Amino acid sequence: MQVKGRLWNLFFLFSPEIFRLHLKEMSFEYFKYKGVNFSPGSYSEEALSFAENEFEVLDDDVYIVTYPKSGTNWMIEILSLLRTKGDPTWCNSLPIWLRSPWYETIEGQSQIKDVVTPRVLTSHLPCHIFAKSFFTSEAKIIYVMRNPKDILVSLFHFSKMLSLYKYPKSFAEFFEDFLQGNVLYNSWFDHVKGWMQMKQNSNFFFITYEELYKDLHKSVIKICEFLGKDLDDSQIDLVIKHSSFNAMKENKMSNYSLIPQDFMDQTKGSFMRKGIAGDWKNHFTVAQNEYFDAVYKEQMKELKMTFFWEQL
Ligand code: PPS
Repeated sequence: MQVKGRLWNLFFLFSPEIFRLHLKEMSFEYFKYKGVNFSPGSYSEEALSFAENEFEVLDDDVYIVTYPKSGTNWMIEILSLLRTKGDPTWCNSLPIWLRSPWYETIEGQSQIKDVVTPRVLTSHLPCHIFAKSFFTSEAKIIYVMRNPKDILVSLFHFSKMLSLYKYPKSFAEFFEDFLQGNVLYNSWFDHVKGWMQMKQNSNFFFITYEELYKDLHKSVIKICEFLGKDLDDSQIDLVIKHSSFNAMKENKMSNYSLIPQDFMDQTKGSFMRKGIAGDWKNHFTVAQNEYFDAVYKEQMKELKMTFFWEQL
C-alpha cells in the first residue's frame, strides 16, 4: 500500500510540470544558474539556490555525483542492494528515483523527506555549485565517470526521449554542442576537472563506468571498503546479479517505464539502451574521433591524470 501511495505521489509530482510545459512540443531555452545550463522543466533558480546554499547535508549522507549518462542509475542500484545486503525486494518495489532522488531538482526536493536514512542522494551538479554544507560535513561522495565519447552517444539518444533536453537536430550538431558544453549541466570537461579537485579527500571516491563494466565484483568490493560495508561473498554475488544490465532492464522500478511518456518517451528509445563500453565506435566518423581527441587533449592537459578509457 505504501508503495502504491508513493507511485501516485510520483505521478502527482510530475503532472503539473507536464501540463504546464510540454517541453518536447514547445521550443525552450536553457536558463543559466551561475553559468550552468538548466532546463525549466525540473529546475528553477529557487530550487538550485536552495540546493547550493540552504540544503542541509547530514554526516551520514552518501551522494552519487555524476555528469549525466555516466552510470548514475547503475550506482544507485548497487548502493540500494548494498543497503539490503543483496536482497532485491527494495529495488523491486520502490522506483529508483525515490530511493535516491536528485537533490537539486524540484521533484527531488519534494521526494527527499521520504528517503530512508542513512540517505543516498544523487546529483549531476558541478562542484562549484554543490551544497555548501557538504564541504564542512563528514558525508561521502561517490563520483562516477565514463568515457565522454560514450556519454556523448548515450546523451544523444537520451535527448530525443527526455523532455528536459533540447531535441538534437542531428548527430553532427549534437557532437559540437557536447564538445562546447552547450547542453544541460554544461561541459563534461569542466565537470570532471571541477570534481577532481576533491580526489585526495578521504570522503571522496571516484570510479569509472568502464571499471564497473570490466570487473563489477572488484568494483563492488572497493565501494564497500569506501563505505565501510561488510558483506560476505554470497551477498556480494547477489548485489552483482541484481544490478546487472539485464536485471535492471527487466525491473520496472529501475528501467523508468513508470515515468509518464510526456516526460520520458521510451517509444523513441530505451533508458536501459545498450549498457556497453565503446559504443562510440558505432557512431563516430574517423574525422569526428580525431577532432574529439584533439579537444580532449587540450581540455584535459592541466589535470595530469590518465583515465581508464584512455588505455582501452
Ligand atoms: S542519467 O539519465 O544521467 O541518470 O543516466 P545514467 O544512469 O547516468 O546513465 C545511463 C547509461 O548507463 C547505462 N546503464 C548500465 N550499463 C551497464 N550496466 C547497468 N546495470 C546499467 N544501468 C544503466 C544505460 O544503459 C545508459 O547507457 P547507454 O550507453 O545509453 O546504454
